[in-house]
Amino acid sequence: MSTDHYPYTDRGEFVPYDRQRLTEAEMRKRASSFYELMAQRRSIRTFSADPVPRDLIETAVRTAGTAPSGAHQQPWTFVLVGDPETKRKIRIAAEEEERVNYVDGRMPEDWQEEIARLGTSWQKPYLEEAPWIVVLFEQRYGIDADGSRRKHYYVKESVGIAAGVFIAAIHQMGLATLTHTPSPMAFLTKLLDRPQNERPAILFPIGYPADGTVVPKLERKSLADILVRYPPDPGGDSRTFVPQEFKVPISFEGPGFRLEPLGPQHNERDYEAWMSSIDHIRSTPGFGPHGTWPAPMDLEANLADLEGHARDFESRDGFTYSILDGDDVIGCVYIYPSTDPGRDAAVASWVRADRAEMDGVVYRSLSRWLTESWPFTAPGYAARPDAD
Ligand code: IYR
Repeated sequence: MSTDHYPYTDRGEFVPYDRQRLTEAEMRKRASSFYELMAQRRSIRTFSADPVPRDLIETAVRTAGTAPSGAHQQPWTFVLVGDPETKRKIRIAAEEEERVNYVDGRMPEDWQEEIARLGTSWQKPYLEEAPWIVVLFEQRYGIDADGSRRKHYYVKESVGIAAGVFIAAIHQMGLATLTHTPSPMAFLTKLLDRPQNERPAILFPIGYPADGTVVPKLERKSLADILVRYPPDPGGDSRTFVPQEFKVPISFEGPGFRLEPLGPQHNERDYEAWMSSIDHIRSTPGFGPHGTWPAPMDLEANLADLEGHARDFESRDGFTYSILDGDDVIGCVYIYPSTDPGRDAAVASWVRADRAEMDGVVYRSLSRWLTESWPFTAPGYAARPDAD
């Protein structure tokens, strides 16, 4: 523990900070379910006029206020607007500016082209339709009690982080919003009567999506596109685990079994299959007796694992298939990059204890499949003692 020397607790007041540690299974479950929740977030531009209790928005602001900030100066002000008259004024002023952007060409053509697929225009009816508007202002500098200026540090970063927390809070409670930046947005300072040290940063219309709301069909970048590992993994860049042009099989028929990409739809069946076969799997080649899996966990944690495998499949980082007989899950096969430089894939499979006779069948059938139908020349797949 470094707290013997650091921080210099004689320079300020300090209190203990304790957080309970979670098990890795619980952490994985929470990580995955938060990801799944946030992956459903979308910016919307059509809001229902249905009322939303004010306290919900206020709690979201309170949550946003937990964001870290430069020198803990919390350089943000949230203005909550719900009255139709002010919303109307905001709409009129915003549309005036946006008309110049879109119609009079203040927004250059390449910019207009870049946002065309979002379906926006100078018209901003949502500024009146949404029950609430929150305008987030950044405090460019602070004003002390005696009226003197106080420099603020990392204002844009701090306000950006608070905005992110706010958006997550709104989404989490089942509401929707839009990060709207009418441009220029200085009119908001005047209209909302804010002091000179504040500058509007982001405007959030908030409410329920209107019936029939549509959103642009967008793809988010995959993990491989937004994450680089340094130093790079010994197995090479996972983006090239299989060549871009390789068409990954989404089914396979073997003697007495078939494969389907493993996903959340298999959760109950997969969970039952392995939970009833822990000792058997631990003695299956490729699964050490001392590994972290299989070990008892709950159904929800299993779902998180399955979602992780489904994401890997989607991003081509690794391919996990459920092994089925009819609709019964009888096992699982994992095809992932190998850390062994002599191998171009690491493959492992198990079958449930009461279908143990299928282990060799699966092994032989998939071994052939992996070299015949996959771009692998030397997949590592622990040999079965009884297999030829
Ligand atoms: N401020 C304009 C234009 C606009 C700009 C970007 I970058 C977007 O992602 C979307 C819109 C408007 O609000 O319409």
